[in-house]
Amino acid sequence: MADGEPLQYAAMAEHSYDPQSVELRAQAWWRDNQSFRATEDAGRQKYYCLSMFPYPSGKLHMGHVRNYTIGDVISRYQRMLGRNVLQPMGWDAFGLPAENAAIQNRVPPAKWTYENIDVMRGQLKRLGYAYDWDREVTTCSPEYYRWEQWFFTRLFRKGLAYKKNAVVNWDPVDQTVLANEQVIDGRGWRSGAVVERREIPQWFLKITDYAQELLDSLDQLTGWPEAVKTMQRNWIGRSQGVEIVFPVADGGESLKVYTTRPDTIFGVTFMAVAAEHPMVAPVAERDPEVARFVEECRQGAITEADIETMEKKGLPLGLEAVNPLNGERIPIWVGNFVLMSYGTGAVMGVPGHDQRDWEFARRFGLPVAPVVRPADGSDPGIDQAAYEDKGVLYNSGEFDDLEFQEAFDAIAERLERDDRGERRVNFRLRDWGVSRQRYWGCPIPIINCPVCGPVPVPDDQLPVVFPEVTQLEAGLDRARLTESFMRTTCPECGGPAERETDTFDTFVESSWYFARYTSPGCETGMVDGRADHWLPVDQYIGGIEHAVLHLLYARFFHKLMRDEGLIHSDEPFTRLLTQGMVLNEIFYRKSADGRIQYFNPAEVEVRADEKGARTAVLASDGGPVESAGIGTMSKSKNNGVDPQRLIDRYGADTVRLFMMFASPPEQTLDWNDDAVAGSFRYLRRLWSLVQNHADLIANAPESPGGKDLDPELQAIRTTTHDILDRVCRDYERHQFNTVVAACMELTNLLEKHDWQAGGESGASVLREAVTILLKVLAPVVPHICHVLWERLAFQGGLLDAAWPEVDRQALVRESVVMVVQVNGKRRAEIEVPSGAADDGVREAALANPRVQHHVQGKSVRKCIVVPDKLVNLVVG
Ligand code: ANZ
Ligand code: ZN
Repeated sequence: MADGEPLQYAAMAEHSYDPQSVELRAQAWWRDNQSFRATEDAGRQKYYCLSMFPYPSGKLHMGHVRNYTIGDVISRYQRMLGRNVLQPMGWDAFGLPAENAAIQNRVPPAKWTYENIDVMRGQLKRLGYAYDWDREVTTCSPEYYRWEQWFFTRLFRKGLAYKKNAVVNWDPVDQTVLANEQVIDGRGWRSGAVVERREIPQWFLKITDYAQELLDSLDQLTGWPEAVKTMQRNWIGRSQGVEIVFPVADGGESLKVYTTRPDTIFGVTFMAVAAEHPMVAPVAERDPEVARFVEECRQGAITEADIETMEKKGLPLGLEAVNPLNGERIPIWVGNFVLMSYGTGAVMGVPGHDQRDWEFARRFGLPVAPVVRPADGSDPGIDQAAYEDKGVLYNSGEFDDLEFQEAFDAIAERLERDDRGERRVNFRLRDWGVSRQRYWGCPIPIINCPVCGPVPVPDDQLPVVFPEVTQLEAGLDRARLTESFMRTTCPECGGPAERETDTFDTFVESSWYFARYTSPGCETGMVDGRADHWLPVDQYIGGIEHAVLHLLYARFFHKLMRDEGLIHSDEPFTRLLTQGMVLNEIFYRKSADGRIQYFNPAEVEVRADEKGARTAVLASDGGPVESAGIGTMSKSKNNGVDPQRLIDRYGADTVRLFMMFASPPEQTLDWNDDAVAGSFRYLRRLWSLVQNHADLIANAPESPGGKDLDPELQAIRTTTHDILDRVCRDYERHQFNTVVAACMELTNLLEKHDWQAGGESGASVLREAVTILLKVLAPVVPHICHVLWERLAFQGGLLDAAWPEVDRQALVRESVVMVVQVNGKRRAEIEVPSGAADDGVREAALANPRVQHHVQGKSVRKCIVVPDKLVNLVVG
């Protein structure tokens, strides 16, 4: 930030704008009046406005400030419209960084977390957000996660939570499970040891039971960005296909595959199964090469994205399948690109029409047989790549000449009739693995009994709380929890048993916090009857990075809670706003050994010469630094701006104003120090404008409406309502940047007029305009508006002042008659609003039938407008 403009409050006149004292004063008033306490009031329409809660990492960053300012502006606006607004805040407080801090600094995770929360709560309060702090939710507190555990035991009894083996990252040196973030280039972050994949039993939630509903109800979410819904649809990944049974030659057990392209069945030239497919193990036992391959796959990539790009490998198993439609024998391979977790863990290889299969076939010399061609009968051209389009069948016996859908249906029917296949719907979505082998998370409330198996902890023994630790080594494993915690008795048989030590994925906590806010202090369950009063959330605001997982899990939990009878709506978030990233320039130096060091823009001076060429130097040593352009503010690029520094320097209102003015909420925001200073200067002008005329305004008649005003005052009034009209529309569209621009325009206009000389009607026009200005700016810069409102001695708090109404009468400007000339000859007269813009005048002139008659067939070369008098069209 450029330090060009020192703020010397003390030296300023008494009247000058001092944001620190203004903001303290407004905040004290809100606090004393408990202004943001929400109550369930059946008489008023509720409005639940929610911003995604932060992880308490230490202090707020600009992304938070942007998110929370947007939410606060919407909340305050809705409140002025008369709605009963709930806007809560809380902490997504479990997670890995607290464990890392514990390891590095030897502070207990709880202490570190709660200290961070205190700092960040203070920052949020300093920003003046209208939160009901009585509803604060902290997910790491047993009062919160108790109910998560309670809910999990119910899901378990319903069969919606279950245990199965799944792969984890195992650090063989630290002897601990690693989170994905702790694996760097395949090695443990602390030990540097090569990470192994291990299979251990873990807990899953059956989100797949809700896949169809999660997909279908996206259509109801008309208040969501299309892009987010598309991402969710793709993630759920519904596909329609056929499960086909291929008999195995010489009497082995048959092989089932899932395909979305049964129309290509005559083009199958190999089969491929996953390394974990049950067909492989017996072969591996007698064939060491296959055994080695299976072992190699076990260590390889696991994600679907990896599968797309990785090198396709495989080995023939020496078995053959039989094509159920033409009896051909087909070799069965094991392939590293087949996922055991999708479909049946086996695929039919059609190299002619699937690129992946094509590459595999090329590599291993398998035949490529085309069976689908373009509708015009031309050659599909499979020499360079597979032909993946849907087309018309050939080389397919009795199914020749059928188009895709006809062929799909005919082949599916035939297979079904022969008992060789079945139509099936498949989802890409997998069940949600919620187990984490971490300490700083919600303990999974299960007791593992050697006799009864996993048994849920009874309600009256909840919450299950881990013993406090002051020091964590590399992570949590059983040995680090005390014996006395681990050892327990089985609630069912009373025999000796052990507690589960896994904790929940922190996405579990964030999947229902929005519901808990509605029922603070509830001691009977996750929520009580108050939940139905507030839910669903009317407006949710957060980052696009949560488009898939968090939002999908929260939707899932909402439906789970509905089916448990806790709430009675289908979807949690009616409208969703995804705010854009905050960007800033990135500066760096590359040292001789190729290492890159980043410098914060605050430490860099940028100079431009006369030609506009920029040079950037590090302020401390004067040496040049390179710019890597603009990028998301991040720790790794050291290009963040600390909101606290700005608040200390300019106050919260300036930060809020800049945030809203710099760009519309959904777009990226380029950081700009000059614009921040400009926002401050605007508030100072607003302050002076109102202060300088405060007594005049306070004593003026309330409304100038309906009175005969002189033309200049009338014009100001018209513009005021014109601007208000735009502002109202822009608030509804969440275009806060143009709201601010319009307010600046109005301020400029009001500054130009000499009000002290204007008499009573002038004072009344000013009073109306300033009232409107303070009201519409209040959601954005609530502190300064509150204090100025008070200064004007207006009745009631500004918070609950009614939103101003546009006076339609004031919008109508007087009309004038203008002469229209065509090529200098007078041809018609038109009536237009006085002061109408040139474009409007031109349009009105061209719409006149007599003018049209003279313009016909020619083009308008020029249009000269003498305002309010004459318009001359030059045609030819
Ligand atoms: C033959 C075929 C021919 C295929 C063709 C595609 C194109 P979606 O749409 O995502 O459901 N597949 C099935 N199970 C698989 C597994 N376990 N691992 C890897 N791939 C698998 O994709 C379905 C398609 O993905 C299936 O259709 C199958 O390849 C492949 F010209 O079968 B197809
Ligand atoms: Zn038991």
